[in-house]
Amino acid sequence: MRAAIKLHLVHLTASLLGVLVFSLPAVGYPYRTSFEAPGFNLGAIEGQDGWTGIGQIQDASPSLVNRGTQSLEISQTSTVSRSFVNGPSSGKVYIDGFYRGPTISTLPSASSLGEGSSILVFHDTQGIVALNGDGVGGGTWVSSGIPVSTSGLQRITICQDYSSKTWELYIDQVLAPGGPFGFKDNSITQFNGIDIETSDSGKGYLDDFSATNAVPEFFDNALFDFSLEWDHETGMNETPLDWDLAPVDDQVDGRDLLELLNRVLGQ
Ligand SMILES: [Ca+2]
Repeated sequence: MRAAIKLHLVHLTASLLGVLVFSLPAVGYPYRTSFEAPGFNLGAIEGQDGWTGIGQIQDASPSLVNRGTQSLEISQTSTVSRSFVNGPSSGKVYIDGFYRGPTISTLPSASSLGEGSSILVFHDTQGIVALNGDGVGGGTWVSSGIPVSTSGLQRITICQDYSSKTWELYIDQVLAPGGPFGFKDNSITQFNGIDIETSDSGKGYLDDFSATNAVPEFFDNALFDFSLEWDHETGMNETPLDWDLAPVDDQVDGRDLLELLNRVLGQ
């Protein structure tokens, strides 16, 4: 079993990864939690609801809670993990959570990292950076251009497609450019876990985490078929719409719908 997602990965050897993953109990997919009582108690995260690693459930920093009174704190220079069984081996998986963590100053070599599918890191000058994997253990880093928050949590949404072995990254509900990205290792055939690793520059915080095949609610504005309107507009040789988000599979951002409606209404 191999971890499929890694957030804020600094250094993770294959052997360390194996120890972590194989020590985990089997827990099911889909999964959703806000790290609240009664499922979670203040104190060490190890063993709580299938999570393992070095961190704790905290309520001392309310600004680092998205909902409720508690969130997961990952200790400095530590890893917290959770594995899943019954993760799909085809189609899409949405991994969603509110996160803030310490940054790194040097991008690691992809080939030096353990096996994974979607990997992103938090860099002090390049912001949130995704790995566009080559499927055979390597890849190139692609900056989202979005800085790492120094105050509140940022919503990180990873949309994985296990059919095409690709993934996309949304930060605070906005699609990061440069995707879809490739998996680092195409040998990972199904979603089976997440690793969150912090650097030596501070602690990480996670709240309202989910791994499901349900489309996050903020996708709702973008998941209607726009093809007829798109064809009509472009077919009339009019000025192209100023897309806020490039159309993907004929699906567009709600802001673009508003622009089209204004166009139709002559405003
Ligand atoms: Ca919470």
